[in-house]
Amino acid sequence: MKIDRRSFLVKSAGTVAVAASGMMGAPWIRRAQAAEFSYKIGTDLPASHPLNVRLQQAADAIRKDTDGRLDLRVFANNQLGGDPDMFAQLRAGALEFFTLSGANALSSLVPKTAITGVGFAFKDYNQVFAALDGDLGAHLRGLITKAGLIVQDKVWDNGFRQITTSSRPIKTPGDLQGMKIRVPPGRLWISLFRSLQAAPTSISFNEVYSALQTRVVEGQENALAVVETAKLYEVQKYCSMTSHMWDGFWCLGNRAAWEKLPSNVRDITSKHLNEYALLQRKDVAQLNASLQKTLEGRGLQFNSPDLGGFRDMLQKSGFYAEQKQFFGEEEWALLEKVTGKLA
Ligand code: X2X
Repeated sequence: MKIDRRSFLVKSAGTVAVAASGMMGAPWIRRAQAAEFSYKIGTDLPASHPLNVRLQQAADAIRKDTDGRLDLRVFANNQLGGDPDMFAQLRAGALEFFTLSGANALSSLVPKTAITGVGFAFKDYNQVFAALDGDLGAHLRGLITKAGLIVQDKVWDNGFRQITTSSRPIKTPGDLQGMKIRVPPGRLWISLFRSLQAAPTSISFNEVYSALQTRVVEGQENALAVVETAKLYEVQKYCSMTSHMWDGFWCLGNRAAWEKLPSNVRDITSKHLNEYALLQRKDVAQLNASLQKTLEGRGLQFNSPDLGGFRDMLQKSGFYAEQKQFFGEEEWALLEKVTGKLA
């Protein structure tokens, strides 16, 4: 039997009349009635990625601790649109929260947030979070706030990015020459891959799988947890462990929506979003460290190139000098305080 929305509603109405008391016990009804604030959070990653798993747990904890006043619904997997679309919705107030990389569409509004993606800047996670939980992070959050958005303190991890291709493994910088590689929307990515003499194209994540499948591009770069959860291994053959940049997501909020929340609801929300971000960082680090075997089992061929040549190429092409000038003395000094001298 086919039940359309209309006949379902009519049927439900009949049920209400017959069993009103039974309906009171239906949890979905109670939740819909009780939530004073029903907010959405959008993400670009698949539902199984730790970003979404932990956001869902944070949302559950927030609902519980606010006695159901804030119902935060997670929309994973670009259900609400590509990153530039979701970012526009966030700014307009159509979307209340959004996790977005500082090097991605956020940098179209706050160009300096892309500094955390500078090529080969952070050597390891210790450096990443020393910077992001330290002075550089505080400075960037200040800029995001000045631009009219809300940002939670703790950044969520995407990971160190690796290059996958369908055409050839990247063993030396020469292998990137002229390669059509997809990069996320954002100036820094184009600049990085042009400096490495590749041919980068900005494509939103929701179009990456099909761009790889139809060979509009030969390759892309992402952390292994993304290669796995978005099944990019189905349309890629090689994975080269370049760890050429670190990437993470700021948990952004629309200011008007945020200010509508009572201050205790805001406090509970921030507390859980930040707490679960720390748990998510552990999940992602573990996954990225262990996924090579899994992905090899799925047919992806791995190699670990010597990275010295890539760094040299960036130095020689003037990449670091150019970025230093772009981001500014103050920001560059905050970065180098953690990473050591880059340019
Ligand atoms: O678009 C990507 O590649 C992703 C998912 O890693 C980002 O959000 C930057």
